[in-house]
Amino acid sequence: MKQFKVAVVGATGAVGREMIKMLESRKFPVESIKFLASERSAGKTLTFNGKEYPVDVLTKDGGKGVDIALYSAGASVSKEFAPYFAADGCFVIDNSSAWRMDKEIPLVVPEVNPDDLKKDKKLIANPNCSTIQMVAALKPLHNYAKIERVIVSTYQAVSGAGQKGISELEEQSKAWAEGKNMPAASKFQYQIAFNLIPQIDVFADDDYTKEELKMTNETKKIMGDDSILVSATCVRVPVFRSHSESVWIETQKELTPQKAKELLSKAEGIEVIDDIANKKYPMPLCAQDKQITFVGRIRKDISNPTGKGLTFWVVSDNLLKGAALNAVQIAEKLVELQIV
Ligand code: NAP
Ligand code: 3JN
Repeated sequence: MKQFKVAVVGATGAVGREMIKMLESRKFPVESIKFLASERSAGKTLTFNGKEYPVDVLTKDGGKGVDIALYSAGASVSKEFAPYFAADGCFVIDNSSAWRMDKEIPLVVPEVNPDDLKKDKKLIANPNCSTIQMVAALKPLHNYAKIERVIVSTYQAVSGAGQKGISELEEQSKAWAEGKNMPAASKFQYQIAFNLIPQIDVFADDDYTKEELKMTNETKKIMGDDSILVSATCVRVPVFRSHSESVWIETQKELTPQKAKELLSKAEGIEVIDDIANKKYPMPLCAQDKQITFVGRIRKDISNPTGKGLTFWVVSDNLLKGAALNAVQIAEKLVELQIV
């Protein structure tokens, strides 16, 4: 089997570390690997398949001789460095928002739009975590009943805000448990422990946040349907891992909960957990470290007499399907389609 020269950019971060684990656990055919981060990480090492590797400082020629680079070092780093990697012939799978809405750049969830991957498209964007798990669940329903409108509220884990987000919830929870003064909020706008914050990213147009608008715009692009209307409310919750979403949809054709369960049960990467008699439904703690998007609480929208309204609950590990796993699955698809 062909093997590939791989680079992980932002390897020391919350997403980068999961990317390394995904390459290992999914046995991606790696011929050689290199880890890149900022000057702050110079001298650090990371382990891959039991062997230690140095973390090098990212430079513009870091893509030379590399087949695939998985980027998760933020949008400004991607903007500055990724085009050089692509110009050197490397496929860049970028986790940031830098290129997602660029018409020339594919935005891919492999179960939804693998055909957007092309040989001459060296830069590929990985969608926002909240969008990925939602479109994974929407696509099979859309294929059958054509979704016209989506209203979603998210419950997003602190790991979506990186290592600093994780540390802030840990430190505040520890201080509370030890009866100490609550450390001041720094990564988040307010105390996150024992609280909910209805703001993720900065406010943008029409009083929506950028995170909410990412869900609206990226969903249309990935599903290849500009007519789908999406309104999102994104909320940070004191959960370490896995984003949850309460999703409401309106479809063109009638879609019963039974039919939706049947469609979702057959869909790749989805598991339906919906057994209310036994109190079985997806929750963040159950989704952690799982390479699956879970869907439950599937029911008819009782406020819509037409039978064309459905509501359900979607949970997935934001660092896996929401980031590292989807990126590695894109790399796997490039191999499968003989693009790389
Ligand atoms: P993080 O834990 O803060 O890690 C950031 C990583 O980027 C670290 O490895 C850091 O290296 C590296 N980095 C920062 N500045 C750099 C520079 N100038 N040159 C090279 N490397 C640099 O953040 P994270 O949660 O892993 O997220 C990283 C990025 O991934 C985010 O900014 C976002 O764009 C993207 N992301 C996407 C999703 C998604 O929805 N798909 C979810 C989360 C994050 P040092 O350790 O050396 O500082
Ligand atoms: O907060 C979350 O749960 C997801 C965060 C994603 C994120 C964080 C910092 C920068 C992104 C993203 O993927 O959209 C970005 C960004 O690249 O803009």
